[in-house]
Amino acid sequence: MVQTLARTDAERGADLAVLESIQRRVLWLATDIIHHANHVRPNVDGIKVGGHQASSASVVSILTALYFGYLRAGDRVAIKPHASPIFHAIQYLLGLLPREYLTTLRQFHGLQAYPSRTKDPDRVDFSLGSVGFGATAPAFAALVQRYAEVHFGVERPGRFVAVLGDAELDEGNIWEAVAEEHLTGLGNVLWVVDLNRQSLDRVIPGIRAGQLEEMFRANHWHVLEAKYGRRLQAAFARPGGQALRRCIDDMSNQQYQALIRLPGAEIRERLRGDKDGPALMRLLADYKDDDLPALIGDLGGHDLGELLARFAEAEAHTASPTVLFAYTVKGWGLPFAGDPLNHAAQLGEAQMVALRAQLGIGEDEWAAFEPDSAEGRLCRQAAARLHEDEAELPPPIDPAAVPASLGARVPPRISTQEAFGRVLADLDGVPVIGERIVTTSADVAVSTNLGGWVNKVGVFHATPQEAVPTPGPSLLRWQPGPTGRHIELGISEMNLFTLLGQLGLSRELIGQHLLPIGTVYDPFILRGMDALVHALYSGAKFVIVATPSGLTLSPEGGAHQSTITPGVGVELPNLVPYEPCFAREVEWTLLEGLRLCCDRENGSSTYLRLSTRPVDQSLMDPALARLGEDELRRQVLAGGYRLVDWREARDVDPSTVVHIAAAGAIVPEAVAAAQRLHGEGVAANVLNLTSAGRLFEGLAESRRRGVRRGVGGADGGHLGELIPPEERNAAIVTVLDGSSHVLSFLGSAFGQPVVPLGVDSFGQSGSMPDLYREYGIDADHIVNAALLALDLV
Ligand SMILES: Cc1ncc(C[n+]2csc(CCOP(=O)(O)OP(=O)(O)O)c2C)c(N)n1
Ligand SMILES: [Mg+2]
Repeated sequence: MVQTLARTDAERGADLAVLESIQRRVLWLATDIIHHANHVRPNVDGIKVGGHQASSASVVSILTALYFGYLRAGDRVAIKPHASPIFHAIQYLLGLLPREYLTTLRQFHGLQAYPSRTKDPDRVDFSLGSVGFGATAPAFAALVQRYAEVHFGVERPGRFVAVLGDAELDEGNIWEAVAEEHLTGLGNVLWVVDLNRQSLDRVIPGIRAGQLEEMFRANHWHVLEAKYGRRLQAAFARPGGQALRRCIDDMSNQQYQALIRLPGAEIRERLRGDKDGPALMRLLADYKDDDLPALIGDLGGHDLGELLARFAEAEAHTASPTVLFAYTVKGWGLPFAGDPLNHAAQLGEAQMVALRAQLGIGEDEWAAFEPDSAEGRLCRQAAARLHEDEAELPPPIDPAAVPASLGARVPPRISTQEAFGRVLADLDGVPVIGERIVTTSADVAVSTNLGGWVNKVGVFHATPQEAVPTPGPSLLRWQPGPTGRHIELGISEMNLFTLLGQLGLSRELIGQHLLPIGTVYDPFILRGMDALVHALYSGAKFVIVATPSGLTLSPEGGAHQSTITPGVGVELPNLVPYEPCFAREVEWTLLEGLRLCCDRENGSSTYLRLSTRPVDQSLMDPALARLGEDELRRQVLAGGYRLVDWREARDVDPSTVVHIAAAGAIVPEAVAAAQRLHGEGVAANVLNLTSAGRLFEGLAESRRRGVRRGVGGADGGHLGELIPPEERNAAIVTVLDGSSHVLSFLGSAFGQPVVPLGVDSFGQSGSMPDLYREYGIDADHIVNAALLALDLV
């Protein structure tokens, strides 16, 4: 039976004293963890190690109250990134982190600088570092839990708590999330703002706190404050107390933070000069000088009882998320408390000795509590509450449950975007896989061809929504409710990728494995880029379908024509990019993407870059006949295949081989160019590059193997299969509806000259032929590039 904190007043008083004692140890351990890394551990390279003692101290009370007095199994928590030492100190006291890690902050294979799900030794719920995501990730995880609850049931539904720095609220992603309607009904979300009114370089004006609260209220959030501790509250209740309250409230942050750093006698002198000086002096006459700094500095964010009371209030409010503004002091309890320049400050050796004495730390600087001490018992209770009843992680969906192909009928002409819509609709019926698929988009479901899927599975909303009658027949069934399986967000690509990131960790965070597919216009991937990076860094696994892309969506104009996204796909870790041209390739790569979502060990996320250009599907037939379906599919997934082989052309000169390597919607131009070159006797091949990322990865990996072993590395991975030794003297023309830089590495594999064609300036409106001609990626340019290439060898 798991115990919670005591309930009677007497018991509560005793518990609070124990909590205070635990908090002192947490503060010591966190400060010492940073001290050891910077001043005790030998520094091998002369580079500053770092760590944030002041920022950590700022949240010591909030995290102590949370972990030892509030959290239970199933809850998920995000910690202000630069306060990770507090988190690890707490995990240690809870018995969840071995002692030897306390001396390894920021060391190779030690405690990471900022919380990491994948690299820290203790259980971190949310990887963090880029400020702002600590707030939004748990809020979207709560939405994922809501979805999983209604569709599959959740064994131990949890609460989602974020402890964030006040300056994190400057980040726009926070406000995009706060304004998202899907989050406003989630009563199990609690954000605790560490309101120390300091950021890295700045002291924040006091007025901001009120503004921020209004912004939350305007978005239907429940707003709470822990402004003053109970010592100050008691003083406010005495004669002259209201004058003290007014005096503190009216003070600027700078004045207040300077005041609480003064000795008691000076504080009294300063307050004597206030306009209510006589009343204040009468009130303060009852307090000794030594007690004044603690009294005036008694903020709610450092009062454990006050914090627990506010958490309980948040818990009782179930209609919407709660934000608690907890007033704190940056560097609380340390010599540089409230100092405007304390962000990177660290205690010196003498200050550490003094702190150690002040916090009552004995012989062993890393000691935890004795098991039979009151603190030891409370630690055990808290650990049991947090972990004893934690549900087991379910096994992932077996990757083998994802079929290799669906064998769907393909119309003679179809774009990859349309093919995606059809494959997705077919996937719903696939056993095991179908029901786990959940889609999401930021207001572009229909224009990215999710219409057929949405008609089948419906739109998700946590509560049934009133039907809005539409005049005339509607082609789309858009009636949001709990059974729907498409989550349509407002237009925020940042929210889209934050949600995908949490959907892509649903098994680990919520205990239900989901297969998330998001759609986005390709150019606007960049709009959600930091959230995409955060999702991949966290180890989330999902599929992002980006369509339309490139110049190919012609009349839409330059702001909608993506250029650098193929490079993003190639360079981002944990992401496999595919740019298919034909419907069969869409089917195979999408299925592969789902398989990679199931493979929790070696899988990854997948990025499909699609287009609205209808493509003649018969162009693929010769390759299908030459390779057979299984081999063709293998090569498509490996990164590319030979679509046109010069040996199948008539009357060409074998001494004039040239490779045209093209990707995606532009491939038909390459085929047309090759046919014209064949007519002129040139032995042109067309390599259809379905994944520049896979090809580059294969090449780099083969070379790295060679570097490690000192021999080998010449095979070049799948690229070596695409360009066999007898054709490695031929030049290469690369063609992409995107930055030409992306494919230009091809020549580096075997030392072949490259003529790179692509889009290296911003686009504009026009017809597709106009734009292909203007930007030099049409068949004419490819033919000329091939003729030039022949001259280069
Ligand atoms: C996106 C991003 N920008 C900048 C930083 C660098 N940075 C780390 S902490 C910090 C200040 C944060 O202030 P606050 O959240 O109030 O925390 P406190 O300093 O009070 O602990 C900044 C700018 C970062 N980590 N992430
Ligand atoms: Mg701050």
